[in-house]
Amino acid sequence: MNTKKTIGIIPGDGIGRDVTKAARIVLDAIDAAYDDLQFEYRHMDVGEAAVKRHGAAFPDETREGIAECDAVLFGAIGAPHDFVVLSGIRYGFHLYANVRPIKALKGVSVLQPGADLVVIRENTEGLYKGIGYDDGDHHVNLRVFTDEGMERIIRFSFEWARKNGRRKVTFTHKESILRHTDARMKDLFYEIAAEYADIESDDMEIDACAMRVVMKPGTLDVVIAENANGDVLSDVGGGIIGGLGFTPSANIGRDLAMFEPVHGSAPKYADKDVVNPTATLMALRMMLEYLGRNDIAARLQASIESVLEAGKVRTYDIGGNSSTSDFARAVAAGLTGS
Ligand code: GGG
Repeated sequence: MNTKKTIGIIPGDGIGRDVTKAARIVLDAIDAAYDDLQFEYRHMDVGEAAVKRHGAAFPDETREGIAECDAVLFGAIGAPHDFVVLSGIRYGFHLYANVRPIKALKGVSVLQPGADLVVIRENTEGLYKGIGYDDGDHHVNLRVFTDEGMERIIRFSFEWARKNGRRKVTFTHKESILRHTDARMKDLFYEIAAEYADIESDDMEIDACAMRVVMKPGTLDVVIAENANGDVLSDVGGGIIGGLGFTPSANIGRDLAMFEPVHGSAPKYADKDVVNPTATLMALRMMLEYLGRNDIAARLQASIESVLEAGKVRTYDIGGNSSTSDFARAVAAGLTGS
């Protein structure tokens, strides 16, 4: 078995630098603690740093570097480079499924203590495809679906539900209004759902689903959402579990996956070592699962949860004054027993 994994590290802008530094503390601790897993890091620039060094926000050097990695950890990106960077990675590497767990953790003050659902956001089509035009006083962005892309995300969601012991997949849409895209996608959803008789399936309009996330998250399990809707719905989800400090994500394609916190670059907190790295550390946990190391992933998740529950090391967003790196060191110590 190949025990060496090449991990791409892309800090990006703002607090992306802080949270990827925290992730390195944990990755280094894993590398030191496990003889059968070694990490080789490949650091790459996007955003402001890339503009300074290479003259482009998503340079060829980064694109080529990503292609050589087993998995990539990404921090955050903000305006004005967000579209070019996120589409360069997600669309450029066909990372079509964006898996965003919404789970309330003990030790965190949350609106919905029982919340445990997963938004699966279609990541390469829909309204964020970036296709549009300006014509006089008409300004248009198109919501684009292909049969291939729709089928791919629906099948991925059922397979993911099955593999992860989930019981239900809910398809979200606005078919009453978006007849070309959402009505077609809903029909396809039920055609494919018939092949997964072991998993319950239902559908909801996206606005009703957003309210459901807030009021009765326990009735939801795996939720499929169009690209833009999924972006919004996962932030709504973050709102019920203590904020975006707790929302990791995995962008998964056929040959590569990229892991990141759902949050953006929050420039006012950048380089202060104060932000909550939990979402990034849970994204690392998802990366370990992707790399086939469920054993280490489970230990990492347990360590994150026990540091939060113990409450001694807390970042400012959850009422403490510990630093980003203090939190990462506490998680690393819990993980390796040091
Ligand atoms: N870490 C993710 C990040 O930086 N997100 C900022 C952003 O612009 N998100 C929009 C999106 O995920 O499509």
